[in-house]
Amino acid sequence: MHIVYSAAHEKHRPELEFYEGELKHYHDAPERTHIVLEAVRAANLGPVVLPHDFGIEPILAVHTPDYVAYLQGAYRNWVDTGGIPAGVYPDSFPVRRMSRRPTRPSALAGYYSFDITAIIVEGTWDAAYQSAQCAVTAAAQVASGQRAAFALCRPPGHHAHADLSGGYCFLNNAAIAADWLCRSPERGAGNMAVVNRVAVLDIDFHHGNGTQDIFYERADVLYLSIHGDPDRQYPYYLGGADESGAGEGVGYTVNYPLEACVDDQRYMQVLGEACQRVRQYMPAYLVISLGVDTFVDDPLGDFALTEAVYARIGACLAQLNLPTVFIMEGGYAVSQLGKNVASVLTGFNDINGNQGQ
Ligand code: SP5
Ligand code: ZN
Repeated sequence: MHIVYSAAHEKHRPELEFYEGELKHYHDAPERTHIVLEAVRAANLGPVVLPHDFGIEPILAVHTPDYVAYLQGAYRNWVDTGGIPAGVYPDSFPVRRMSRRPTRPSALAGYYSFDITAIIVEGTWDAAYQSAQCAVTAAAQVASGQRAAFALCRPPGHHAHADLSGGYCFLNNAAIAADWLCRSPERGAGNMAVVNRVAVLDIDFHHGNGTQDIFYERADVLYLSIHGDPDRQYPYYLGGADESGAGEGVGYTVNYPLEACVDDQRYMQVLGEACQRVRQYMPAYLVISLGVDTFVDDPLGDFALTEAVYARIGACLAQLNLPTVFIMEGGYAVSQLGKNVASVLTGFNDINGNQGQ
């Protein structure tokens, strides 16, 4: 499978985040992506290719024009109105019964964020734009008949709503890829039954609140997520089992909020249930939000998955037998990050007997 990667992510390098009451080094560091790149290269999964430029259209199909314009100009406007060069840091949020959109550029940071970790620096827009292009390029690979592709996205995307940043995310790469596949005229091999349905299966440790929200009222995208229960884990305010879609989308959101210390066996059981739901849906394409912050040693998660489970996860996904786009999301146990991501992809490839293609 092709690995789609752009070095533009290196331009997004916030230094500090406010974490559990202290200033810490930003968890979504560029080194994460370099580690994954090295590991997938070493695993000989396939060629590393640059993204094509599909332009702003696939992004605007998911995100609002005012939000996209804000992201493009946010850093310059922040600095021009006296903000510190280290980055755009929101200080206030329009929560319950507060809804004014201020004109002061620095105040827009809170208007377009739901937390304080999506820090915008000078290169953030370029990085986020290329990250989204990686996702669409990988989607185009499977739309033109490839079995699978891996978008090595950074910044990640699944926490970003149509008009909100958060959780290190700005543009929702998985949603952009899924929406693009819904509308793509080119179709994957063989599935004549339901050509424009897409399933997004989110296996990052955190609930993909942004992806859920973007597709909440749509029946053409099935969103499923296996994650730490939001009662105790970020993003806290979305991701319950009782959220199942609205309007035309009723029944097309499926959440599996899980207890702490989930082990390999428990995880595979729940993944099997989620895969059954994907099969019933009969999508033309599968998009995987691939986070490995489910690993036992991950500093942001509280699951207890071992390194052995990741190849099994990949094999389980391959058995769905769908054209599959993998989109990189989280994973912060840097010493195991590369190995775990590569294991998912090799586990997937081994089922298909197409190692190295
Ligand atoms: C893409 C992605 O994985 N984003 C994750 C953002 C999580 N940020 C909030 C972290 C909350 C801190 N609490 C962790 C408790 C572990 N001791
Ligand atoms: Zn995560």
